[in-house]
Amino acid sequence: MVLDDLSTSLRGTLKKIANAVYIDSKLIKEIVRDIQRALLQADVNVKLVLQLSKKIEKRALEEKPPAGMSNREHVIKIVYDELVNILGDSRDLPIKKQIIMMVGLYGQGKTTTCGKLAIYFKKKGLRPAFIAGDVHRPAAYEQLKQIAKQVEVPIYGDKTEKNAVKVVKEGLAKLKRNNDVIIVDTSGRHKLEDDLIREMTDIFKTTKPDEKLLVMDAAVGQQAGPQAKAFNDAVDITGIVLTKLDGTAKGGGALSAAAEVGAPIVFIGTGEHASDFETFDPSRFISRLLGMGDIKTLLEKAEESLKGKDAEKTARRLMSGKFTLYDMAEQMDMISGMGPLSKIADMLPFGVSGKMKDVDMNDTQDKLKKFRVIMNSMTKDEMNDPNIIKSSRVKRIARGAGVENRNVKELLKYYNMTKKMMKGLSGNRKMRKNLMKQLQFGT
Ligand SMILES: Nc1nc2c(ncn2[C@@H]2O[C@H](COP(=O)(O)OP(=O)(O)O)[C@@H](O)[C@H]2O)c(=O)[nH]1
Ligand SMILES: [Mg+2]
Repeated sequence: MVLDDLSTSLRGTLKKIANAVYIDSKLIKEIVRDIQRALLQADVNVKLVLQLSKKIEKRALEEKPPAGMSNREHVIKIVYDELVNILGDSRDLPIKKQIIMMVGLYGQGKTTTCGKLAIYFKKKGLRPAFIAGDVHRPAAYEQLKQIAKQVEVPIYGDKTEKNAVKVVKEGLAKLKRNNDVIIVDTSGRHKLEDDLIREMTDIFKTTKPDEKLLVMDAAVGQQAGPQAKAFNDAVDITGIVLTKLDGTAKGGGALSAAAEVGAPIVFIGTGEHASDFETFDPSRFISRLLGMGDIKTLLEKAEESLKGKDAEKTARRLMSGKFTLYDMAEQMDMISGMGPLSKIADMLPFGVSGKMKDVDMNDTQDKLKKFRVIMNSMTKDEMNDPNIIKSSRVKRIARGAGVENRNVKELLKYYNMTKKMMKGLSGNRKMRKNLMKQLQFGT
């Protein structure tokens, strides 16, 4: 986990909320002070910290929790919301044929990130390739070549050529036909100088990259903002990759500063290995930082009744008719953990639950594991609306997950069947009422 210290302090704060007998203004002031201290230690900008803590305090004191939410949950939710807010918007790179150009200063992690991106796109079923556009450092080509070998993608480079534009042009001519995502590594400088800007602009003119990703070391802290702004002004970046978040307790500075520039953070690097790489989603990031899973348990302990409510919430959503692959993934996890879904399944009329057991539920664990891998190769859009997955997408997803086309189709079949079942459930008012009643048991 990155930002361990920040995570530990924030978790401690939320624990205080969960365990408090009363949520009063004294407690709220105390937790706001805790949060301030934790964020400042993680190098988040003072002004930003003050704004955020003021907002948390005001909301926690003035807002009433919505129906069905306890005071504790409400305050935790406010803290969570406001933390997510300072991380700004997120953006996913599209899963399609494209040219991606890496830009940034020396030693920030551009070349390393090329390898990480290659793995990311391969997993999504696309065919990446590299162009070694760093023509100034003699060892740069060798470094990228080694990474290319490791992640098994083709590379074009010319050790003797000193003209970056020429290398990139030739590389595109060679690689474009048989590869989908062309990742162009470039050289950096110690600072953003005119000749670097000129070289980047020249390459853009000839290659027209779809993405210009600024790679920045998270250890630069609050300097990330000005640095990103300078690059954005000079070359109009489309996203930021924040690297080395594993190596600094001060990563909060770069995370919050970068978000202010208007160029979204698209990936974070969390280690030197090619697999230490994640897409950046502010809400997921904060959930993990706060250990929302743990917090839920704490709240359950504090409020015995919550257990029933949890199951109820799940049932409500499952029966609302809107059922995505994300829901199914969650459901699958519950089946593995024998959570509330087994409770639901037990209550289903025999016919339905019998049918569900027949359908691919033999070897459940193995199958669910395979489904999980397949889902990892899907895009957000595909997860939210699996109906868009037609044969070319099936092929791409299967390739990315390293499975057969029929496995992907099997998952889709299982999804459609489950969805139908959920729909049937939501249409049956009497059954729904019964189910709710049983799930509320204990509240
Ligand atoms: N710990 C850690 N090290 C990284 C990460 N990304 C890159 N590095 C290291 O940073 C150093 C510089 O990386 P490099 O890709 O050569 O930077 P470039 O000059 O921008 O191409 C190398 O030693 C990498 O192993 C990361 O996310 N975490
Ligand atoms: Mg490099």
